[in-house]
Amino acid sequence: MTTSKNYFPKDFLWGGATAANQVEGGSNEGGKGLSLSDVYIFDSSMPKERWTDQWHMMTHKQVEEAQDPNSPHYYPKRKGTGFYYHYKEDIKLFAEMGFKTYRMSIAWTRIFPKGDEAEPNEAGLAFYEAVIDELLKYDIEPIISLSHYEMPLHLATEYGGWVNRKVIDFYLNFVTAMFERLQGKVKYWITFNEINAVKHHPYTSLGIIEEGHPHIEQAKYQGAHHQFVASALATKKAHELMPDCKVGCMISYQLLVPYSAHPDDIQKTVEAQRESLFFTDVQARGYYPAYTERMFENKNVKIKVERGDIEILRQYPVDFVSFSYYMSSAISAHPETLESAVGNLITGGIVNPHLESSDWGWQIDPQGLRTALNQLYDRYQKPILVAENGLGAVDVVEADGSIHDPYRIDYLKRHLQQVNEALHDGVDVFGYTAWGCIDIVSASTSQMSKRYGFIYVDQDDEGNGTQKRSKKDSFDWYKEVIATNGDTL
Ligand code: BGP
Repeated sequence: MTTSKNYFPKDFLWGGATAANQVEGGSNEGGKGLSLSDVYIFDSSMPKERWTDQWHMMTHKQVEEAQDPNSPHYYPKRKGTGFYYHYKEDIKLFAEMGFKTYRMSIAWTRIFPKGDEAEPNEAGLAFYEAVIDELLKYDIEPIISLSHYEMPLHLATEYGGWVNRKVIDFYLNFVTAMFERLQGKVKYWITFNEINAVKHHPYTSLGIIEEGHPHIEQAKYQGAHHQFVASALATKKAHELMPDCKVGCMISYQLLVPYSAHPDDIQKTVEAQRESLFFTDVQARGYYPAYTERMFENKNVKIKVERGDIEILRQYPVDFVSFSYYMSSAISAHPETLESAVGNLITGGIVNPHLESSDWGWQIDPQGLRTALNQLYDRYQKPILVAENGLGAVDVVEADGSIHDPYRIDYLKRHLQQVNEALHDGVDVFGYTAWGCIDIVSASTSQMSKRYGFIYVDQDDEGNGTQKRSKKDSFDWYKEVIATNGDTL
């Protein structure tokens, strides 16, 4: 440890993370149905610094267009990077790095292609059981995200997505099928990936299809309420079937800091941070926080809560908290008075002049990860998993086939040093899964050029290439970090 004593516990879960819709491919294989992400359309003609901002709604016309083989937006663009076919080779590479854990998602549409079927699709169950068995062969602990923007498209087009309370039952059918098939093999489960993304991505999070939705804020928080109830009932079912399992919640967390010491900026920052913590408050504490009423008043939202919902939330909070961390952002109550550009939509923040940015405008703040870990642990006093952290960057394959990514090593090293500081602060952080441990299709841009992996995949933005796997320099760097349990950081 170059900065201080090593505080990583001997059983720290070092690993990597992916999502089915971004890594698997095989969109038409094994009876799989279409998911929301399969037909997500990305308009790359927009200015690059605004690419993340467009990850929002879709119209019915766009959804149809994405299913038309003659359309430029035809969905197989979402080819993933071939994990469906290469999973044994990929898991062997993860094992070579010494992974203790691997966070992956289950494509709901491999199990229930349309979402409302009575019985699960055996081919889908068999595929995931084979993947889990391969991980266990190398003593790699699976962490399963049950819903990672992969809801069946049919549930959106026929039922209106999560705004329809019926989807709770469809989700419970799905998670119960997974628990029953994988019990005894999977200990860690996450109910929803980035559940707070409903705020900015009502399409991929909730299956809300329609621009100019009559009252979009109302739909977002009604859908979120149904997801809260579904998450609590899934936690109940998981504990019934697998008494030793651990169920977690997960948010996309950007540390937000006041742009100035002005009291308005400080209050605005507290309110802005609550926009994300609200979701973990409900799932980790088991009740709607006191500020809900005023927050809903400000949004002109009044959700419908059925009899028994409140008791379900209170009885079945999650066992651990997890989050994705990429960036931080500064919050100003009066942005119109500032020269600096507004940051990306995810934080609605202002560019922090003290921080550098990635090629996609994400503000790089390793110390912010230590602060976020302390904030979350102070608030929930539950074990914490860093479920995503990584640097999206353009990687170059040299003439000799080598791939030098010192920028990625620097980013990860600096963030892991701060995880060590948080451990020294007494935070119970039990694992770290580097995002995109193998190159995947970027979620917000549907592009390959924004690469995260320790392993390079030969594939371009159009999905062309051999899908050959190659080790980047960061592969051996991370292998050494894991082998020394963090000593080489
Ligand atoms: C998170 C998602 C991941 C991943 C990550 C990086 O929000 O949980 O799926 O995509 O963002 O984002 P991007 O791929 O757009 O760079």
